[in-house]
Amino acid sequence: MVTALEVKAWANELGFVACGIAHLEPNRHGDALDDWLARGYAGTMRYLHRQARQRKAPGLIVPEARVAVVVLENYLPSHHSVRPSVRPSVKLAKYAQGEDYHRALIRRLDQLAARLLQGGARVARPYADAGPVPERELAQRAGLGWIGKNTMLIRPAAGSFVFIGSVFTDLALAPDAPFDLDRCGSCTRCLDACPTDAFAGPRVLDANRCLSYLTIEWRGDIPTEPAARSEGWAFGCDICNDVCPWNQQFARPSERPEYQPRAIPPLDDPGFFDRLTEEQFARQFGDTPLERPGLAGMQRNWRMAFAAVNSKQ
Ligand code: B12
Ligand code: SF4
Ligand code: SF4
Repeated sequence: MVTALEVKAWANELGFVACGIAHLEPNRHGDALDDWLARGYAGTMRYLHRQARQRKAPGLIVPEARVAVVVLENYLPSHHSVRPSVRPSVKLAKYAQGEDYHRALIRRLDQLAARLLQGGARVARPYADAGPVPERELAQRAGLGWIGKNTMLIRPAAGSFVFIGSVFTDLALAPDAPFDLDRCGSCTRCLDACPTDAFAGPRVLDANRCLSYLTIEWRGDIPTEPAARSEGWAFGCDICNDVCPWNQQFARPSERPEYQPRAIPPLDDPGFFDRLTEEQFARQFGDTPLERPGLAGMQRNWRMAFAAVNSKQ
């Protein structure tokens, strides 16, 4: 019979930075999700409303599963400092510069799932940022870290530049003890640093005001007020992660090739996306996260980012 210890050793061999086992009982913070949705903080992300029942009761996601094997994947590109840049410049979120992480992560989660099946599992279903999985909640229950005031899952001695993946399985693996400490203490750096005041309070993010949402998920024109405060972010935003002392002290670059920069647009060329055709965009950025907003979205974001930077110079 496969043990939790063996599964963690396999995850380690596959290059994940940490692995834990989460039970699938109802979410202790289900009310926080209901409240968040009722306040409209999900914006246009309607799928979060549709998936709420399963997020609150993760046992419904894969009914045959007994536990979720949860892993963390370090994605910090090697050339990156986690300190915020002092000079105004156009920027892309660190995760956006490598391969699309959904694909990169699912490839190795598939390998982990295959080993669980070889070990006797009848069910081993991988998830990476797709499907109704409350990933941060499961990572916290698997003992991998705490949920910081910036809403990120933070691992002591590693920080929060980590993706979360999971494999739901029917193997009877012993669940880990949840990480019940709040290591934020009296710090409020992330809340204070957010340029658009997107935090309604600690651990409560109003996505409608968040640059990550506005540049990736939002389809219309970006509202004037957050656009003016966007500080040059043209895809995603890392500020509330960059300022976190746990990242400044512990985050280390990932050695995985898939997260090293591959298709960075020239950050000093305001007309770059306006000159690209759909075909050129697909060829250069089709397998990167920039594909989500697409060419029209990146043209919009690029204009906003250059306008914000120019207004500061
Ligand atoms: C929707 C979404 C977004 C939205 C909304 C973000 C948000 N904070 O809710 C937007 C587009 C803004 C976004 C942005 C980003 N995202 Co995002 N996103 C998601 C997604 C798909 C769902 C998150 C969700 O359910 N939100 C709803 C809120 C209410 O849920 P929650 O934040 O998980 O909160 C739960 C817990 O906090 C818990 N809870 C509440 N109070 C308390 C109190 C305590 C003490 C505890 C223990 C728990 C707890 O209850 C809540 C409900 O279950 C997840 C993937 C997934 N399937 O989970 C990725 C995910 C959260 N994103 C991720 C990333 C990397 C980012 C960005 C850093 C990308 C970027 N650089 O631009 C930013 C970070 C912005 C931020 N500070 O959150 C990673 C985070 C990894 C990590 N270490 O935490 C995830 C997990 C994807 C992945 N597979 O790795 N994202
Ligand atoms: S990602 Fe940026 S805009 Fe969004 S909450 Fe964090 S600091 Fe604010
Ligand atoms: S910046 Fe401070 S408050 Fe915010 S998540 Fe990090 S430790 Fe917690």
